[in-house]
Amino acid sequence: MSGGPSNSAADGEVFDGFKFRIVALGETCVGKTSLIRRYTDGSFSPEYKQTIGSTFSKKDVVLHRPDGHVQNVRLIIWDMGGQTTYRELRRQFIKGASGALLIYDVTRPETFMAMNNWYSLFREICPESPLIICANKVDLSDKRMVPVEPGLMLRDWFQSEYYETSAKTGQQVETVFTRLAEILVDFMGGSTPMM
Ligand SMILES: Nc1nc2c(ncn2[C@@H]2O[C@H](COP(=O)(O)OP(=O)(O)OP(=O)(O)O)[C@@H](O)[C@H]2O)c(=O)[nH]1
Ligand SMILES: [Mg+2]
Repeated sequence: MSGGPSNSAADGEVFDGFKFRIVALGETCVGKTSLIRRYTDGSFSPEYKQTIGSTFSKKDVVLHRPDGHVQNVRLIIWDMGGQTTYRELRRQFIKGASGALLIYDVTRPETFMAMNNWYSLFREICPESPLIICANKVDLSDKRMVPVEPGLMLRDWFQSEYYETSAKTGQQVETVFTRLAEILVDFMGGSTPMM
C-alpha cells in the first residue's frame, strides 16, 4: 500500500490503540523496502525495484505486556528511496516520526559507514525518538564484509538495540518491528493511546 503524506484515519476508521509513524532509513539497496515487505505481507523478491519518492504500509501489532495487559499498536511504516538526494524532501519525510529503523547492508561497508549520516539527520529532526539498527542481508554469509563488532559499537554509540536481519529468510524481522513497537509504547509511558 502506498499513499500521500497523511496517516490520519481519513476513512473514518477508529483504531483503539497507539498509532506510530515509523521511518526506514539507510543507503539505497540496503533492503529497506524488502524488510518492510517481509514484515507486512511475508514476501521477498530478489529483484531490485528502486523506491521512487516515498510510500507507506501499515500493520497492526498486538503486544502482550509484562504486566499481563494486551496493547494494540498500529505501525504506519514509511519507506523512502535511499537515492533521494533532495535534502528538504528527506527532512519532511522524517519530520514527526515516532521512531526509526536505521538499516545497513553487511555485504557493503560503505552502507555501514553512512549510518552516522542517517543517525545525525534523524537526531537533528527527531531528537528523542527511539531507533533500532538493522544489520541486513546476514543470509549472504560468504559475502559478508561488516562483522558483528562494528554493529555493536554503533549500538552503544546510538544507544539503541541492534539486530542481524534478513529480509530473504525473515531472520529477526518480526522481532525488529515488535521491539520498536514495544519501545515506543514504553516511551509514551504506556498510558492513554493517541488516536
Ligand atoms: N540476500 C538478500 N538480499 C536482500 C535482502 N534484503 C534485500 N535484498 C535485496 O537487495 C536489493 C535491494 O533491496 P530493496 O529492499 O529494494 O532496497 P532499498 O533499501 O529499499 O533500496 P532503495 O529503494 O533504492 O532505497 C533487492 O534485490 C533485494 O532482493 C536480504 O536480507 N538478503
Ligand atoms: Mg526501497
